[in-house]
Amino acid sequence: MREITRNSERTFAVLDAFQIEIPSWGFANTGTRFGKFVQPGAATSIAEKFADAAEVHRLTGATPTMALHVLWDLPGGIDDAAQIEELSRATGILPGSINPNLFQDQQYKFGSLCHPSEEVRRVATAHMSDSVRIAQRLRSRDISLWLPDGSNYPGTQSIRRRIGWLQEALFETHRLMTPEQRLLIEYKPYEPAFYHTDIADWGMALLLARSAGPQARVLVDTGHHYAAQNIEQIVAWLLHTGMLGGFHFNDRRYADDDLTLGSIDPYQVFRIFAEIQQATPNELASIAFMVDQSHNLKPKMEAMVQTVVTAQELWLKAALLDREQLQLLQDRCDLVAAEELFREAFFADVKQELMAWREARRIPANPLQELRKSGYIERIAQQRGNRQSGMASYA
Ligand code: PSV
Ligand code: MN
Repeated sequence: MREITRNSERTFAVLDAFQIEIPSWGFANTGTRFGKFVQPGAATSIAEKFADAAEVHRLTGATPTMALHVLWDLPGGIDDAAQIEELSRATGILPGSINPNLFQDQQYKFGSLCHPSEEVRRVATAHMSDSVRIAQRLRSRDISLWLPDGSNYPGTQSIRRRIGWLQEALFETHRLMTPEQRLLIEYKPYEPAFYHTDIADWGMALLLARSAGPQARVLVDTGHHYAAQNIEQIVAWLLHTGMLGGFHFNDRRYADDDLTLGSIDPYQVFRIFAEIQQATPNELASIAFMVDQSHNLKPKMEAMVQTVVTAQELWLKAALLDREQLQLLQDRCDLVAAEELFREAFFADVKQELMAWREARRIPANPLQELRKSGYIERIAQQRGNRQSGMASYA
């Protein structure tokens, strides 16, 4: 690697600018459809989620915001906003993206925004409007929509009519937004629906974003693709067309596994990061970096710190890539030299640079080790453990 790429001023600037949002649901008890293993330290209230997020930010210096899921974190709707504001003031963690919940209510059994019943669609659209208002009140830029709608058997629903209903609902939602707000549209090929999903891939999300209005963008959840899909190519297209709104980062081996970022395929994360880093500063500012993981087996605090540190490492590696040289080699079609340069950046050891940055920013040199030493995990396990037996809800 050439000396210029290891310049500490540059690596400090890269790391200072890298922020990633963590999800409130990453601190709560969660499971699979086969069951849930309760952790004594899991957060059982919104106050505990804010406290955990603040601890992750203290350790990593990269997570100033926390994504909120409306039903789990503001069950009372906008009436709960004051409490969120108070917790935000107390912990220094800002409310992040607002996630409507269209998947838990019994009336959504056959769909929400795409339900054949106009009445159900109206209820779901009203929840979207509430989410827009909550985001306005909390000064949160992004409404991040994941739609679980779909069907399990061919012929049981009209795919085509549902497209129209969805377009109407998203247009209606977009109309209520102020100019500072954005609507991020997430896609997923299957689960919970197993035959067709109403927003199954980035093409559908893109077309829906276009018809919703100018402030709608696509959200890429890295776990929401078929195994062979080239995600960085999707990222390149969305960036090129100005339609990339943000990411839900996680890793997967088989399906939407919610595994720790980079635990299965760190090279893929690097490739995605390398693609993103071709964005202009303006474009970069408009990409929301978010984690979407809720760990079933790993301790939640440790998993979150591990994720953020991995993201920082891979982001820095991608930033160390000598782009000028790479372009030269690409233009010359010197395949081996281009690939070697790319791989060299991925395999570079950036631990020293990260430690130097942490020291300069008064962040613990080894955030994970510090978390283990700090006593935080034992403290929350003791304080929260007794309350866990009565836990029934997902988050
Ligand atoms: C759906 O699988 C998803 O990725 C959506 O982003 C939800 O909001 C989140 O997971 C809930 O865990
Ligand atoms: Mn997601």
